Amino acid sequence: MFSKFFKKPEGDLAARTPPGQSITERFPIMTYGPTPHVEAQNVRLRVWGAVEEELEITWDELLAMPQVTQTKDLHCVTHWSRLDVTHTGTPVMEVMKRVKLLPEATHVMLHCYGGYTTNLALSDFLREENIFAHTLEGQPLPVDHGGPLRVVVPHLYLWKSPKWVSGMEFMTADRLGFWERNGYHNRGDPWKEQRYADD
Ligand SMILES: Nc1nc2c(c(=O)[nH]1)N[C@H]1C(S)=C(S)[C@@H](COP(=O)(O)O)O[C@H]1N2
Ligand SMILES: [Mo]
Repeated sequence: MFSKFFKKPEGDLAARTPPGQSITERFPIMTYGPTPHVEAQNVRLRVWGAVEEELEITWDELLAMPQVTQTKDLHCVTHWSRLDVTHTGTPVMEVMKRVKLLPEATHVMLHCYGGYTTNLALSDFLREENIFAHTLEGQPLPVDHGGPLRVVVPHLYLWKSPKWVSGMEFMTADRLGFWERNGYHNRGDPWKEQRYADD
């Protein structure tokens, strides 16, 4: 598992690296199926399900909201972590100012161009540090890393950070997303090593 690219964490880095992870200085690309290509201007964020009214938020509307730039450590379930990744984007909490949730909403299914999905409890989704990212290290988010728009949920394994995001479906009960249906853990906390459904 350790090689030129994957280092065993030591010292301060070890404290930032969850159990079973090694640090990579590369940024591997992990995509299931073909990569969808969507022009930024055509990106829409649809909002439906357990909401008072359905919405379609445009690219320009997303960019007109308050923006943040933040540096986080990312942890992939395939045992690599990449430290200090800087994304810029619109905080989920800013987008949610537009959304009127029904009181019975408990979970969200994030949908993507191309059909990928991932589910989150609202307690994991409605957090300050979760963002709709459009910029990586000061450059437009590369398509392989989810450009034009991906969600970054830094406290969970990276499959919970959907690339090419296209919608938020609010739900009144939990339902499994793509990897969650295929044997991965429903929550995916890297510090608890929640990799597989029965962990
Ligand atoms: N739409 C979509 N989002 C996705 C995936 C995918 O296949 N499709 N893969 C997930 C997985 S398993 C990982 S590890 C990360 C990888 O992100 P990266 O390619 O930017 O490293 O994206 C996640 N988001
Ligand atoms: Mo992954």
